[in-house]
Amino acid sequence: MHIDILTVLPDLLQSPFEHSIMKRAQDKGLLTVRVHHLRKWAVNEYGQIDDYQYGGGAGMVMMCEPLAKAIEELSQERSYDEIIYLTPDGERLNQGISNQLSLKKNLLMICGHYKGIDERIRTHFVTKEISIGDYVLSGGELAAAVLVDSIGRLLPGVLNDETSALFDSFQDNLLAPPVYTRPVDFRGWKVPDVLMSGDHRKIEEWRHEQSLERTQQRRPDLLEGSGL
Ligand code: 6GU
Repeated sequence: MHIDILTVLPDLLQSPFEHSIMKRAQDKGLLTVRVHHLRKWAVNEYGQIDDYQYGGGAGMVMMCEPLAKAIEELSQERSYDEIIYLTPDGERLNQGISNQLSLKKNLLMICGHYKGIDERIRTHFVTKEISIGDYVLSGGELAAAVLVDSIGRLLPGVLNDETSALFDSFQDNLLAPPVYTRPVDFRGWKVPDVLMSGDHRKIEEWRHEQSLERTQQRRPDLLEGSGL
Protein backbone atom coordinates (compact mmCIF):
# COMPACT_ATOMS: atom_id res chain seq x y z
CA MET A 1 0.00 0.00 0.00
CA HIS A 2 1.10 3.53 -0.70
CA ILE A 3 -0.08 6.47 1.41
CA ASP A 4 0.53 10.14 0.56
CA ILE A 5 -0.16 12.76 3.23
CA LEU A 6 -0.65 16.48 2.55
CA THR A 7 0.14 18.74 5.50
CA VAL A 8 1.44 22.16 6.52
CA LEU A 9 3.32 20.51 9.43
CA PRO A 10 5.38 17.71 7.84
CA ASP A 11 7.72 17.55 10.87
CA LEU A 12 4.82 16.37 12.99
CA LEU A 13 4.57 13.27 10.78
CA GLN A 14 8.23 12.24 10.71
CA SER A 15 8.59 10.04 13.77
CA PRO A 16 5.20 8.25 13.98
CA PHE A 17 6.03 5.83 11.14
CA GLU A 18 9.69 5.24 12.03
CA HIS A 19 9.12 2.82 14.89
CA SER A 20 7.88 -0.62 15.75
CA ILE A 21 5.24 -2.10 13.49
CA MET A 22 5.01 0.86 11.08
CA LYS A 23 8.79 0.71 10.60
CA ARG A 24 8.64 -3.02 9.95
CA ALA A 25 5.82 -2.58 7.44
CA GLN A 26 7.94 -0.10 5.50
CA ASP A 27 11.19 -2.08 5.84
CA LYS A 28 9.39 -5.10 4.42
CA GLY A 29 8.17 -3.01 1.49
CA LEU A 30 4.53 -3.59 2.38
CA LEU A 31 3.83 0.08 3.09
CA THR A 32 5.22 3.35 1.80
CA VAL A 33 4.29 6.65 3.42
CA ARG A 34 5.20 9.97 1.80
CA VAL A 35 4.59 13.22 3.63
CA HIS A 36 4.20 16.27 1.38
CA HIS A 37 4.48 19.87 2.50
CA LEU A 38 1.47 21.77 1.16
CA ARG A 39 3.54 24.96 0.97
CA LYS A 40 5.20 23.46 -2.09
CA TRP A 41 1.96 24.41 -3.87
CA ALA A 42 1.56 27.83 -2.19
CA VAL A 43 -0.12 30.66 -4.14
CA ASN A 44 2.79 33.10 -3.77
CA GLU A 45 6.43 33.41 -2.74
CA TYR A 46 5.40 33.97 0.88
CA GLY A 47 4.19 30.40 1.07
CA GLN A 48 0.57 31.40 1.46
CA ILE A 49 -1.89 28.50 1.57
CA ASP A 50 -4.72 29.98 3.66
CA ASP A 51 -6.86 33.11 3.63
CA TYR A 52 -9.70 34.87 5.46
CA GLN A 53 -13.12 33.32 5.15
CA TYR A 54 -15.87 34.87 3.06
CA GLY A 55 -18.69 36.17 5.20
CA GLY A 56 -16.28 37.17 7.93
CA GLY A 57 -15.40 35.56 11.22
CA ALA A 58 -12.26 34.52 13.01
CA GLY A 59 -9.94 31.88 11.63
CA MET A 60 -8.30 31.16 8.32
CA VAL A 61 -9.41 28.69 5.66
CA MET A 62 -7.08 26.54 3.58
CA MET A 63 -7.34 27.73 -0.02
CA CYS A 64 -8.53 25.76 -3.04
CA GLU A 65 -5.57 26.31 -5.31
CA PRO A 66 -2.72 24.76 -3.30
CA LEU A 67 -4.85 21.75 -2.41
CA ALA A 68 -6.20 21.25 -5.95
CA LYS A 69 -2.72 21.57 -7.47
CA ALA A 70 -1.22 19.17 -4.95
CA ILE A 71 -3.99 16.60 -5.43
CA GLU A 72 -3.77 16.84 -9.23
CA GLU A 73 0.01 16.59 -9.31
CA LEU A 74 0.09 13.59 -6.97
CA SER A 75 -2.79 11.97 -8.90
CA GLN A 76 -0.63 11.94 -12.04
CA GLU A 77 1.75 9.57 -10.32
CA ARG A 78 -0.87 7.18 -8.96
CA SER A 79 -4.58 6.74 -9.05
CA TYR A 80 -6.05 7.06 -5.56
CA ASP A 81 -8.65 4.62 -4.27
CA GLU A 82 -9.68 7.21 -1.67
CA ILE A 83 -8.86 10.85 -1.03
CA ILE A 84 -9.42 11.20 2.70
CA TYR A 85 -9.92 14.47 4.56
CA LEU A 86 -9.25 14.20 8.29
CA THR A 87 -11.83 16.37 10.02
CA PRO A 88 -13.79 16.37 13.29
CA ASP A 89 -17.06 16.40 11.30
CA GLY A 90 -16.16 13.27 9.34
CA GLU A 91 -17.35 9.70 9.87
CA ARG A 92 -16.08 8.42 13.20
CA LEU A 93 -13.21 5.95 12.69
CA ASN A 94 -13.72 2.37 13.81
CA GLN A 95 -12.07 -0.99 13.17
CA GLY A 96 -14.44 -1.73 10.28
CA ILE A 97 -13.36 1.40 8.40
CA SER A 98 -9.68 0.57 8.97
CA ASN A 99 -10.26 -2.99 7.78
CA GLN A 100 -11.87 -1.71 4.56
CA LEU A 101 -9.16 0.87 3.92
CA SER A 102 -6.43 -1.75 4.47
CA LEU A 103 -7.66 -3.47 1.28
CA LYS A 104 -6.90 -0.41 -0.88
CA LYS A 105 -3.74 0.23 -2.88
CA ASN A 106 -3.27 4.01 -2.89
CA LEU A 107 -4.57 6.51 -0.35
CA LEU A 108 -4.19 10.27 -0.17
CA MET A 109 -4.79 11.93 3.21
CA ILE A 110 -5.34 15.64 3.69
CA CYS A 111 -4.67 17.20 7.09
CA GLY A 112 -6.77 20.27 7.79
CA HIS A 113 -5.74 23.24 9.89
CA TYR A 114 -7.23 26.50 11.12
CA LYS A 115 -10.94 26.59 10.27
CA GLY A 116 -10.50 23.75 7.80
CA ILE A 117 -10.32 23.56 4.02
CA ASP A 118 -12.45 25.34 1.40
CA GLU A 119 -15.70 23.43 0.99
CA ARG A 120 -15.19 23.10 -2.78
CA ILE A 121 -12.20 20.80 -2.25
CA ARG A 122 -14.38 18.59 -0.07
CA THR A 123 -17.09 18.55 -2.72
CA HIS A 124 -14.96 17.98 -5.79
CA PHE A 125 -11.89 16.00 -4.67
CA VAL A 126 -12.40 14.37 -1.29
CA THR A 127 -14.01 10.91 -1.38
CA LYS A 128 -14.05 10.13 2.34
CA GLU A 129 -14.06 12.23 5.51
CA ILE A 130 -12.85 10.72 8.76
CA SER A 131 -12.79 11.86 12.38
CA ILE A 132 -10.92 9.90 15.05
CA GLY A 133 -13.32 10.78 17.85
CA ASP A 134 -15.58 13.36 19.41
CA TYR A 135 -13.01 15.90 20.54
CA VAL A 136 -11.14 18.62 18.72
CA LEU A 137 -7.47 18.43 17.74
CA SER A 138 -5.39 21.38 16.58
CA GLY A 139 -5.00 19.82 13.15
CA GLY A 140 -5.46 16.60 11.20
CA GLU A 141 -1.85 15.39 11.53
CA LEU A 142 -2.22 13.32 14.68
CA ALA A 143 -5.46 11.91 13.28
CA ALA A 144 -3.65 10.94 10.05
CA ALA A 145 -0.95 9.22 12.12
CA VAL A 146 -3.64 7.26 13.96
CA LEU A 147 -5.34 6.29 10.71
CA VAL A 148 -2.11 5.20 8.99
CA ASP A 149 -1.13 3.11 12.02
CA SER A 150 -4.50 1.40 12.30
CA ILE A 151 -4.48 0.57 8.55
CA GLY A 152 -0.77 -0.29 8.24
CA ARG A 153 -0.82 -2.99 10.88
CA LEU A 154 -3.60 -4.80 9.01
CA LEU A 155 -1.65 -5.22 5.75
CA PRO A 156 -0.94 -8.89 5.04
CA GLY A 157 2.54 -9.84 6.26
CA VAL A 158 3.02 -6.88 8.59
CA LEU A 159 2.07 -8.68 11.79
CA ASN A 160 3.42 -12.07 12.79
CA ASP A 161 1.66 -14.74 14.88
CA GLU A 162 2.63 -13.03 18.10
CA THR A 163 1.09 -9.72 17.19
CA SER A 164 -1.72 -11.09 15.04
CA ALA A 165 -4.54 -8.65 14.50
CA LEU A 166 -7.02 -11.50 14.78
CA PHE A 167 -6.88 -11.22 18.55
CA ASP A 168 -7.09 -7.45 18.79
CA SER A 169 -9.80 -5.75 20.73
CA PHE A 170 -12.64 -4.79 18.33
CA GLN A 171 -11.66 -7.25 15.60
CA ASP A 172 -14.61 -9.40 16.70
CA ASN A 173 -16.48 -6.55 18.40
CA LEU A 174 -15.06 -7.70 21.75
CA LEU A 175 -12.48 -6.08 23.99
CA ALA A 176 -9.28 -8.06 24.58
CA PRO A 177 -9.06 -10.23 27.74
CA PRO A 178 -6.65 -9.38 30.59
CA VAL A 179 -3.03 -10.52 30.15
CA TYR A 180 -0.31 -11.45 32.66
CA THR A 181 3.43 -12.16 32.62
CA ARG A 182 6.07 -13.13 35.20
CA PRO A 183 6.15 -13.24 38.17
CA VAL A 184 3.19 -15.43 39.10
CA ASP A 185 2.91 -13.63 42.44
CA PHE A 186 3.64 -9.90 42.57
CA ARG A 187 3.13 -8.39 46.04
CA GLY A 188 0.57 -11.08 46.75
CA TRP A 189 -1.35 -10.29 43.56
CA LYS A 190 -1.64 -13.63 41.78
CA VAL A 191 -2.06 -14.66 38.16
CA PRO A 192 -5.36 -16.55 37.63
CA ASP A 193 -4.78 -20.32 38.11
CA VAL A 194 -6.38 -21.24 34.80
CA LEU A 195 -3.58 -19.52 32.84
CA MET A 196 -1.04 -21.86 34.46
CA SER A 197 -3.15 -25.00 33.99
CA GLY A 198 -1.70 -25.90 30.60
CA ASP A 199 -5.25 -26.75 29.47
CA HIS A 200 -5.49 -24.72 26.27
CA ARG A 201 -9.19 -25.31 25.75
CA LYS A 202 -9.96 -24.09 29.26
CA ILE A 203 -7.68 -21.10 28.78
CA GLU A 204 -9.43 -20.11 25.54
CA GLU A 205 -12.82 -20.47 27.25
CA TRP A 206 -11.69 -18.30 30.12
CA ARG A 207 -10.31 -15.66 27.78
CA HIS A 208 -13.54 -15.55 25.81
CA GLU A 209 -15.59 -15.22 29.02
CA GLN A 210 -13.33 -12.41 30.21
CA SER A 211 -13.66 -10.66 26.86
CA LEU A 212 -17.42 -10.86 27.01
CA GLU A 213 -17.57 -9.70 30.62
CA ARG A 214 -15.21 -6.81 29.97
CA THR A 215 -17.18 -5.74 26.91
CA GLN A 216 -20.48 -5.97 28.79
CA GLN A 217 -19.08 -3.84 31.61
CA ARG A 218 -17.15 -1.26 29.62
CA ARG A 219 -18.59 -1.12 26.12
CA PRO A 220 -22.09 -2.67 26.04
CA ASP A 221 -22.68 -0.68 22.84
CA LEU A 222 -20.30 -3.07 21.02
CA LEU A 223 -22.52 -6.05 21.85
CA GLU A 224 -25.77 -4.52 20.65
CA GLY A 225 -26.86 -6.12 17.44
CA SER A 226 -23.77 -8.35 17.26
CA GLY A 227 -25.74 -11.42 18.35
CA LEU A 228 -23.32 -12.17 21.22
CL1 6GU B 1 -9.56 14.13 11.94
N1 6GU B 1 -9.11 16.51 12.97
C1 6GU B 1 -9.19 17.40 13.96
N2 6GU B 1 -8.67 18.61 13.78
N3 6GU B 1 -9.74 17.14 15.13
C2 6GU B 1 -10.23 15.90 15.30
C3 6GU B 1 -10.19 14.92 14.31
C4 6GU B 1 -9.61 15.26 13.14
N4 6GU B 1 -10.78 13.81 14.78
C5 6GU B 1 -11.16 14.11 16.00
N5 6GU B 1 -10.85 15.36 16.34
